Amino acid sequence: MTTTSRSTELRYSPAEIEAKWRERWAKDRLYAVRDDDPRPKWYEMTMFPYPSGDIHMGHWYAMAPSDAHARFRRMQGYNVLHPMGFDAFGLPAENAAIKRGVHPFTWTMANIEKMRGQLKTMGTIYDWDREVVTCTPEYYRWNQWLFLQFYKAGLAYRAFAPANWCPSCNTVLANEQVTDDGKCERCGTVVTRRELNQWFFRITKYAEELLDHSKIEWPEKINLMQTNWIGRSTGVRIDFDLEKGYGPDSPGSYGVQSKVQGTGDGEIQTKLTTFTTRIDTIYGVTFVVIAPEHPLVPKLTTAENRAAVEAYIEQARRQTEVDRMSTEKEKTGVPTGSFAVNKLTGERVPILVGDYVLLTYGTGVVMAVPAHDQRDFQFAKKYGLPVKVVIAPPEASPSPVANATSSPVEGEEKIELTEAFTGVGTMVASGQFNGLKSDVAKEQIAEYVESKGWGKRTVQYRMRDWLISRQRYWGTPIPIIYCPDCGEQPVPDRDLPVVLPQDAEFRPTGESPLALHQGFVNTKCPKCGKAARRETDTMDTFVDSSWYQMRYTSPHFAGGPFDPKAIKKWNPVDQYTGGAEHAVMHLLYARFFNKAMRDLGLIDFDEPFVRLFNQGHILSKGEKMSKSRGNVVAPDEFVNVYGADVVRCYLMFLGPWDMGGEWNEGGVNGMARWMNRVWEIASRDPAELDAAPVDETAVRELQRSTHKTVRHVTDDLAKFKFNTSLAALMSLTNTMNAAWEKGTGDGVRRTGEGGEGAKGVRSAGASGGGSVGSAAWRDSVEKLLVLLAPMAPHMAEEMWERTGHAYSIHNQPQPVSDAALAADDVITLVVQVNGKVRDRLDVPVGVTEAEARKIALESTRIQAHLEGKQVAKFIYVPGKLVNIVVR
Ligand code: ANZ
Ligand code: ZN
Repeated sequence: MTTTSRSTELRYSPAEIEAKWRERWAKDRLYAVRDDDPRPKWYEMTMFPYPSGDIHMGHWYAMAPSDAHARFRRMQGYNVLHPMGFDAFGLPAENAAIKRGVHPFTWTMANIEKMRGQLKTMGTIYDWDREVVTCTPEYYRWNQWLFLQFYKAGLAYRAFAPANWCPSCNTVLANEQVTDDGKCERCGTVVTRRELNQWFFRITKYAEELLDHSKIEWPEKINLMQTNWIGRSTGVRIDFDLEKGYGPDSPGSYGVQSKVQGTGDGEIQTKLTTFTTRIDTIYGVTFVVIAPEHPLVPKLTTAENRAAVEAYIEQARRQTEVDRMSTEKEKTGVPTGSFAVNKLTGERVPILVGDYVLLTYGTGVVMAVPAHDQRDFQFAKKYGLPVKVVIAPPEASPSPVANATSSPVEGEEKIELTEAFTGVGTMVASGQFNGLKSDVAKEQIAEYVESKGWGKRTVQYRMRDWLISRQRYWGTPIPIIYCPDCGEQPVPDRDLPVVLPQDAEFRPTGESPLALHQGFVNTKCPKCGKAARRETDTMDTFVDSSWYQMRYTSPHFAGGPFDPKAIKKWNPVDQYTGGAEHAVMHLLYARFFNKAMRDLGLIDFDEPFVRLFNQGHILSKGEKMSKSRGNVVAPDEFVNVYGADVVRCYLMFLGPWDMGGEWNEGGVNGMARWMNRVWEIASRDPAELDAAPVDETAVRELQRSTHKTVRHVTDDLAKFKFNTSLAALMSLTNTMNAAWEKGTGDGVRRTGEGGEGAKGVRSAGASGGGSVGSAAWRDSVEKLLVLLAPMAPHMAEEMWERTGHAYSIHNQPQPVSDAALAADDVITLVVQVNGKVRDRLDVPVGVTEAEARKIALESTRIQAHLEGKQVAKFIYVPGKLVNIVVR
């Protein structure tokens, strides 16, 4: 940890003034949010933190700028709701409990207590009366209630399914919680697969609507990530006939009469359905690959292949989907001994088991076309399977057809590929479709297949239903009861919440600790009253954060998840801010919840968050600050020395908010120096300026700078451009300082001037004559403080009081820029000769064409380019540019 040296003495004591004002604001309930406030509402929300026990720099970076933005909206005249809470369920609490023997509730609540205190030092406008803590029964009872609404509407269901299993956390993980390299997102352990009975939310029902981002203003990057995650493909489901394999016959191994037995009730399976996005390649199918877990695999496997297939299935079971789909990984498989018949060609091709085919996508069976699919190509090469080209690359494109070695398949062109050709080309060796362009053939073959009843066009999504079961203690109990007679029964509303028992064991066994708690497990059937068992899985914590934006509006409402009147007033959220890492989990789940709740009639809007802004990362030594990297800088340390305002402003200044930036101690110092300068400027006695006569030019210049700054800051804050807002304010303080020096004859350089805080900021300087007088000065000071208030709320409040203004600066309206005062007297005219810039001239605003012409032609630089030439044309773009065309 760094030790902070106090290299810049602040002229004020942040500890004193910041604490003083926070107490005053709290006492006066300055930031209390009222539903009956007549001003237009603005609901601005920042993603709530997990109560890890410490507010670190990342939290500050997320929260201080969003608070400044919310404050800015407040000053613009909105009734702003900018709430805060804690995402309090989840594994770390449980792991801490196991490790240290503290109850997760105790651990979590102590952490919240500490973090709330830290957050308060930030000086935010959070109305703490609206705080939401998700691990309290008052909150999670509504998770349960919503679950039951979903359940009754068929949006929550239980199914036996393979799941990602973390052997270290002893729980199931959603696909989204498995990293790209197949590890547990939380603990880094390699994730394995397990088959379990689990609860799902039917998010796939909303796949199509979730692809529609037209009703929200979100970063394109996030929309794209969601679109890719949902993964819509249009294709064809097409049947292949099944045929008995050759080799030693083994009765009973896979059915009768050359047919393969189906999964259920000895039904005869005669077909195998595949899903393809490339029906245009159907004539090039040379084998079929089936997922190892596919229920038909045992039926398709002949006796002689059984041992190899079973061993193969076993090894596939140990791998994650991510591994299996990896393009780097070698494609492997084993033959089943059965064959499939291509209905279009009558060709008989082998069926293999291969783990690059996933059970959970499409039909779990792939028609393999090695000539036109790279995975199939690799597979075919490895196992010596035929490659049959059915799409010829267009003449112009470099042909992947390499050496003309002979191919083992009869009747095909004797060419061999070095890689699959996946583009559009001309149909060959494709019967009646020969000669067509493949994209045209795609449609025609699809139609043909449908007309024959061999298949159907379908839309397929990559996204799976949301697996919400967790076999852990610290989460919302799923409110279901299993009765031996009545089966699955929802807990009646009157029995909600199903409360987490305080005295559960936390030994990680792979089953929920709740399963070991007899008092919790044993219950009565709500229908028949007989002894029954409770569901012991708890909900994924992403359930909690899927609707908290609704709870904030009426956090104490006992009659439902929210007060319908409050929801009408506040939702949807106008502006949400948070990390981009939540693109496909939280942000997608919250959209799903919103749509599901809308369809249940609970709300009447389509999207939870109208606008989204993603802040970047705060870096330290070029890397993202994180505990594991050991480069964490603790904010408290700096807050103690410099105060919250300096830390807030520094974080907002170090780079564009969406880009993030490097934490730099020297930079904090520079910001402290600038804060000193503001303090000093605001502390001066304006009467000193009245000793000399007022100079109108100087006044005009100060006004211009002030009103330009108002415009800048107002425009930039609206767009979260805090760094440029602060730069504009720094520029204003430079101008003010210069004006002061001229007006008071005070040429002495003041301490703190030219500090790093103002580095890189062009000093406008006051070139006018004498004094600006006290009135113009006062106006500038006032505007400076009000503009700074959202970013440095304590200091601005203190100086507001000291300059004789009435409490509170935070109830002041955002200043409005007077266009006339902000206007330049002089503008820069670009002068070109034959389109090349040859001079830049300062001309009066509103210069006429004739004047511009005269001024341009008088320039000696321009004259040099006109010598011996004839002016053919004179082009004038008012207020901007002159172009002289010469011959
Ligand atoms: C034949 C074919 C020929 C294919 C060709 C592609 C190119 P997307 O675009 O992601 O939807 N596929 C289908 N189900 C699969 C599964 N369960 N596991 C792995 N792969 C599967 O991918 C669709 C394509 O992926 C399908 O189209 C199928 O291969 C394969 F020249 O069918 B294709
Ligand atoms: Zn019963």
